[in-house]
Amino acid sequence: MTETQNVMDQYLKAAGITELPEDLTEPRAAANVTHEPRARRNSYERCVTATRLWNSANNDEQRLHVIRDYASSDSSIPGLAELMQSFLLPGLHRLPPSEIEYAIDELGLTAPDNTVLLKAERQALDVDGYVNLGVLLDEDQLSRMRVRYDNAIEAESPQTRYDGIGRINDTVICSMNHDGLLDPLFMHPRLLAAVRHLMGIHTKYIGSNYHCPLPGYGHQGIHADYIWGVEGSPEVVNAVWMLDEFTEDNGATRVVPGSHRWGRHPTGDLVNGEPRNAKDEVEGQVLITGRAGSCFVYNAHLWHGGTQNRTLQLRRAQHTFFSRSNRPSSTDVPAAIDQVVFERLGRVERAILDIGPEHITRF
Ligand SMILES: O=C(O)CCC(=O)C(=O)O
Repeated sequence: MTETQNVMDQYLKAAGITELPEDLTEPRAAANVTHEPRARRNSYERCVTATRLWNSANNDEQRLHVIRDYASSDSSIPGLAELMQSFLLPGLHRLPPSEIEYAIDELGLTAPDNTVLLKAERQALDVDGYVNLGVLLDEDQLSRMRVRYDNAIEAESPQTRYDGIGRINDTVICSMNHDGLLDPLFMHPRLLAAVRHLMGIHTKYIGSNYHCPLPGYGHQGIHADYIWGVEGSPEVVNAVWMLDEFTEDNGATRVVPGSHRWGRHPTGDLVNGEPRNAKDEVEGQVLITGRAGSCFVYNAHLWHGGTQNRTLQLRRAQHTFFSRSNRPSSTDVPAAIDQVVFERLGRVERAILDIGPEHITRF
């Protein structure tokens, strides 16, 4: 058995499939698509209601009032008000704000017009909702990262599998980043400059995952990385690191330029009077292609999704997710962080992760 076959076999096991499909073009296992009409209508109504409630207020205090009023109405959707309130709880940041202010200053990002991002890049983020920051990883980093992910894929893949996707959660804070190889994926100053541009200084890391569609897989429903539509400046920002080149054929991410400005979530959108079928194409969508080592950053309310990998190679990518400091995390960082990783991190890195020794009782 060749080394390449061996690696592919490990990905097959990790992605919960036994063999690669013969027809690579047929989209299968679009993980985040609801097919049942009643369920799709319910998700639509829930999403539209949440979007309306969130955007009907200008600040969190007003939002809490609006949501409490909604919760006391007879027609409220079960669980929705509680979910929305959980985004508005006090004390969701762990460190005092002065820590992230210190880190942003150390990184040279305090001034909104800092020179780490070009003016044109800031404009692309504002207008299109995304920017490709270009190649930020060199060949040596890339090849070492690919080996690191390939070696970890079987042992580290989560219990809940997405068919046909090699996945590892919490990559940058787990033991596979014991030596800092993956640190640039959450600490690169150009990435953090984009995060700072979109959300200001008071931001934090909220999750990271490796995402590798296998040949014949990868088509996702169009989605946004938030539960409802948000008007105005974003609550969340995401980055996709291309560990392999993204091409027209290998499952490059599709995005709908400008959709972050619609204040609408794809789940809460109608097409010909019916809730949108997320797996369909969206008018105006484009593919983000780019060289290996590139990082594309997007306002995570932008409509986007993975596409079908129609080649016989892996499409390896790493996502790194950020939010405002006062919002909940996707990952429980204190519970997930590896001791060796935590101990080697300095003040700036810990501020980005919003974590200090007082938050960890495990070691
Ligand atoms: O990796 C990609 O192309 C996009 C994946 C994505 O949007 C997701 O997993 O939510």
